[in-house]
Amino acid sequence: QRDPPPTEEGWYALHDFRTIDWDAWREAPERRRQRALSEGIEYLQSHAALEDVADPGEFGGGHTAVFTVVGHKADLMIVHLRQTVGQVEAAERRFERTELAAFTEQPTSYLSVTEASGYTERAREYFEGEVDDDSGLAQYIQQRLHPEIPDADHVCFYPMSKRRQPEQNWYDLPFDERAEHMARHGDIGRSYGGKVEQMIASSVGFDDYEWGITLWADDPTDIKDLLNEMRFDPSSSKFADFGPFYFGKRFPPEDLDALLAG
Ligand code: 76R
Repeated sequence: QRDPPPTEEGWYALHDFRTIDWDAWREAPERRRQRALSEGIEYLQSHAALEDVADPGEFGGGHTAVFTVVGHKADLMIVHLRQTVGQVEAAERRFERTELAAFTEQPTSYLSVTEASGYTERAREYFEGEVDDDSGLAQYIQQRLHPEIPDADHVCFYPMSKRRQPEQNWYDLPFDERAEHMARHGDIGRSYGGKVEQMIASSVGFDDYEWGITLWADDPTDIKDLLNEMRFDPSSSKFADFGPFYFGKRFPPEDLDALLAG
């Protein structure tokens, strides 16, 4: 009755947040700044090109994408998706060895693993190996586990958990009730198809909340509208607790020059 849903996992995700020490940057000699810029751009480009992944595997080994973050919480968000925790950690450590890192702090970070859960019977059949790998369902699940990072202009990231209170305890609900909630939740999500893309990654055991949610959209108000609609749906209104939100823009590494100029 209270069984956990079966799940399947894909890539490990590190959301690596960086703030720039603008005072140190302005005071640094031109030569050091040039080195920081070239090493920073080279790092971001080579990781985006996955030059650090020796064996890309069946799904291409992962992605790295860079975003700016608006407001005081951070300046950059570097998202590494990789096949192993070790690869994600290596990518994070390699950044520390660039001259650019000397001008940054890491105000926060978030570790998770992409997850598909078996709340629908079809998904459970797929997990059991009873669905053809060429089927639409198989491709949908694999795309959720090994997502492309879309080219959309805007990104939104936040961690969340499901509530565990006496009257509102997600983990005490019978499986069928949770499955019903998730079906309605999915209906809302799918009504934003073509406008908002999402990556759902579990952080149970890895970080402070239970999931990390990353959303992409060209139009920021599509993200707002989707989240607002979900807030009125019981799966969120009754059962969701949210951490801090980070909002930003897609950032081509070669623009680092322009970002740090001035
Ligand atoms: O029928 C289905 O295919 C449902 C698929 C589905 C699942 C299982 C789905 C669809 N989600 C699932 C699971 Mn989701 N999701 C969130 C958030 O801010 C909030 O209120 C919640 C944050 C958003 C914005 C979002 C978007 N989802 C989950 C889970 C795990 C639950 C578990 O396993 O117990 C969480 C925490 C979660 C949270 N979801 C979708 C979306 C969107 C846009 C969709 C449609 C996706 C698509 O069709 O590709």
